[in-house]
Amino acid sequence: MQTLNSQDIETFRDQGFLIIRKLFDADDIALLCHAFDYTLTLAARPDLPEDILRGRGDVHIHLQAPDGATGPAVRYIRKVQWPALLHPAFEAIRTSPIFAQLLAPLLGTSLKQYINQINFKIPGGDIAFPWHQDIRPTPAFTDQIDNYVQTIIAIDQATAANGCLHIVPGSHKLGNLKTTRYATGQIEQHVDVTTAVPCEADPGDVILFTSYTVHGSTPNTTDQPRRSYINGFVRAKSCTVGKWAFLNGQPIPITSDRDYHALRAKSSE
Ligand SMILES: O=C(O)CCC(=O)C(=O)O
Repeated sequence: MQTLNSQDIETFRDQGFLIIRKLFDADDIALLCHAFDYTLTLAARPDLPEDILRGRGDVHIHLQAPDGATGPAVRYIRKVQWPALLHPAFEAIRTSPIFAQLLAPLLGTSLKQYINQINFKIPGGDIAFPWHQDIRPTPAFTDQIDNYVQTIIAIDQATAANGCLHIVPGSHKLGNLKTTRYATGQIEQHVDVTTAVPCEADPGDVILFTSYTVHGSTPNTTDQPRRSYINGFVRAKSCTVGKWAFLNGQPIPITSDRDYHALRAKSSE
């Protein structure tokens, strides 16, 4: 199993990001694809509770209709938060020993998780993520630059044409830019975004970056979807919020104050 070596850690600290190739294999990605399909059928259900559509709780199925769109809303699904509460494949990858082993040199072996999310860029959805940082709330997070790692697993091949993630190398060194997330033009007042690099990736590759790293992406202009699976991990002792992922290297099953059993996949689904 892969772990980060000293060169990886130096690159991560210096550039604010790192791409690990082939961290997850084709079997893992096939299971995740199945779980993405399940989530799409769920999102198409006409009886979805308003709390789920509005994100009043852990699970948020976020549908986005572009201006003037007439197609079914599910075509424009943008993201689902805490999908690990909906499908066992998302739970298995979130708490995979592959993540525990990879991240131990950066974060230790007791980790919490602040974000668990799947993103969809379905053709025609016009879904973009304008330049932003993933600043975590303080004082719940302490010293987040050293203790937080955002991870994005590529499910489909990610290319410039299908709206792959772009990152501005070194931008994390500017700290918290105190901009409004996704607000047009704000990040550009602090950062030369023309120096951004495309993070093209194959299925199973994982992009790691800090919460201060400036990143964003443009719409998918191809006729194939681009999907990704995001998990943000934090050293447990530097965070008072979130859900547990690993305690002393052992996976901790996900819990919620809410009851999602009616939406959860049976293992056969
Ligand atoms: O993968 C992408 O296109 C960007 C995702 C992102 O930055 C976000 O979900 O906030």
